[in-house]
Amino acid sequence: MRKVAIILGSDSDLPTLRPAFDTLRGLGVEFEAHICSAHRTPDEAAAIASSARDKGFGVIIAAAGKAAHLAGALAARTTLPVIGVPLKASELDGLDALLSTVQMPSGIPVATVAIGGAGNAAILAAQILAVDDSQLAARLDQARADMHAGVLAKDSQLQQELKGTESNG
Ligand code: RP5
Repeated sequence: MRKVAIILGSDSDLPTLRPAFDTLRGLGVEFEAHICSAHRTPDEAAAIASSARDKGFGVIIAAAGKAAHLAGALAARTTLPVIGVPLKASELDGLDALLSTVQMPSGIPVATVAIGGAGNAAILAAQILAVDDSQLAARLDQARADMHAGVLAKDSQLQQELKGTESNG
């Protein structure tokens, strides 16, 4: 199976990205994570993107805050799918990063998830890899089934609680 590359613009982004690590581990998807900035280490960022396909990666997740050019800069150097995760890192609460990540010029797409949406980025990356991996697709199906069961269980807990409130009232 191809791997996922997770590129963070700064070590200050790590806490927000940890859910992506957990999600990929839970789905049995191999990944590498690196700190690399489009602005502070532009040559290294370009090299990561240019060599990603040959190194066995199938998807890149790029997370950055403020003037978040990382996902776009990586996407400019590869035709692998790039998922952008805009991060809340300034007084603008992530809206700056969202617009910087999502508003790509035509021809160079970045699939942008919600501000801070690291978990969804990981799921989307796994879904891309699962296009030709039936075992991973089955694990994604199981995760959906678990989520479904979880919501039903919470609803039934709520109904119990409300019944209890009624009978006490
Ligand atoms: C972005 O600027 C990084 O992705 C981070 O979200 C933000 C602030 O970086 P630091 O100044 O904390 O390194 O490039």
